[in-house]
Amino acid sequence: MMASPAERDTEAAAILAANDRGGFSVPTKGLYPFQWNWDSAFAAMGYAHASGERAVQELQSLVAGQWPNGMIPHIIFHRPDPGYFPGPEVWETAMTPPTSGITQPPVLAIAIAALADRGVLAGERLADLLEAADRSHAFFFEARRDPATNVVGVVHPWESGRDNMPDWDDALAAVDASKVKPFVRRDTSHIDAAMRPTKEQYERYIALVEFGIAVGWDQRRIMVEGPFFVGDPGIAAVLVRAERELQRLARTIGRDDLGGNVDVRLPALCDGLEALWSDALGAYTTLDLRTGKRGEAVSSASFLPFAAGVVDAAQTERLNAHFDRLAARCRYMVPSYDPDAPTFDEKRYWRGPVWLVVNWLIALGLAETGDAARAERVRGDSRALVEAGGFYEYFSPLTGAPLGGADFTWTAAAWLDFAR
Ligand code: 9WN
Repeated sequence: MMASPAERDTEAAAILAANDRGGFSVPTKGLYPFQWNWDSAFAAMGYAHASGERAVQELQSLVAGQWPNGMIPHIIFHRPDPGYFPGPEVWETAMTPPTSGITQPPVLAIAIAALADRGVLAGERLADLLEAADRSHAFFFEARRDPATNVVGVVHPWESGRDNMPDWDDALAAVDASKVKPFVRRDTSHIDAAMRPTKEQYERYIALVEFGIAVGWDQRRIMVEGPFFVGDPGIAAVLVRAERELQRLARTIGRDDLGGNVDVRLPALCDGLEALWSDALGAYTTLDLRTGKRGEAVSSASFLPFAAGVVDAAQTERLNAHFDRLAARCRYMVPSYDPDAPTFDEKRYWRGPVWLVVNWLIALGLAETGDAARAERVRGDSRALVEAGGFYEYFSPLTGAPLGGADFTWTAAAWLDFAR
C-alpha cells in the first residue's frame, strides 16, 4: 500500500524504537534477535535522527563485543534467545559477551564519521570509538588480507553480509560438510524457504563454523588454513572508505596517533581492491584466494568501490555500462546480482533482491564521483520501494515486491538518512 513520505517517517521512527533492546538494536523482531555488526552501524545513522545519544550508544554497544585481537564480531549475543540458529552454544567462542567467531563489513568508521559530522559525537567518546575502529581495521589487515596480493577476503560467506550471493557458490561447494551433525534451522520457520539460502548452503556455513572451533578461533589460522577464503570487493571497498574516514577524523581532532597506521595500510588495501578488478568482466568481482577463480558476473558489490574513491575513468566507463544495462532490465536498482546471469533469482536473498543499505553506499559513491544522475536513480528507486512496500528486509528488483523480514531496522535507517 502506497504511504505518504510523512507516514513512512513516523513508521521508520517507530520501527527503530521497537527494535531497540536498550542501548543496542536487533535487525528485526523474531528472525534476528541479537545485535548484528553492520546493521548496527547503519542503525546508528538512523537513530541520530531522533537522538544523538541513542545513536552513540548503538556504536558503543557494538564495540563492547570487540575481541582482544581487534575483531568486531558479526553477532553479539547480549541476551539468550532460542529464536535464531546458530546461537552462542554453536559458535563456542568463549567470549564475554558471547559472540560469533567471524566479522562483517566495517561500516563502523563510516557511522562514526556521520555522527561526528552531525555534531552528536565528540571528545573522549569519539576518540574511544576511533580507537576501536583502528583496532578493527588492523585486524582486517592482519587476519583477512592475503599477503601475496593484498586482497581482503572473507573466511565465511556470512562475513560479506551478502550471504548466498552466487559468487560464493563454487568456493562453498568445495567445503566438506559430510561431518556436520544434524541441526534445526530457525530462519525458515520465520520466512518462506524460497527467499532464503538452501539446506546445502547452510550445512557448509556450519562446517565453516566447526573449522573455526577446531582451531580455537585462531583468526590467522582460519585465513591461512581454512576451507574458504575469497576476496570480496564489498568488504574491501568498505574498508578503504572506513580507513579514509578514520584518518580524516583522527586528524580533525588532533589525534594523528589513532589514524597513524592508516598511512601504512591504505596503499596496500587500495592495491588489493584493484586486484579485484576483472578486465574480462569490466567490473570488480570476487577472487577465490585458494583457486584463483574470479566471479563471472556483476553484483551490487561491483559498484561499492565508487565509495572507496579508487575507480579511474576507464573503469568508470565500463561500470557505467553495466549499471545502465541493469537499469534497463530492472525497474528497481540495484539488484544484488546480475539479472542476466543464470544464477539470478529475483526473490532469493542475495541472488537478486535489492537491499537498501547497499544502495545507500552505492549512491554515496556515485554522488561523490559527480554522477548525480545515477546516484539519483538509486536513491529514487530506494524511496519508491519503501513508499510502496514498507520497511522490508529486501525487495524484488523486477516488481518491487517486499521480501524477507518486515519492520527492518536498517531499512528504516536507510529511509531516514538516505532514501526519503
Ligand atoms: C547471518 C542481519 C543479517 C545481515 C546480513 C544478512 C543476514 C544472517 C542470517 O541478516 O545474515 O549473518 O542469518 O541470514 O545477510 O547481511 O547483517 O540483518
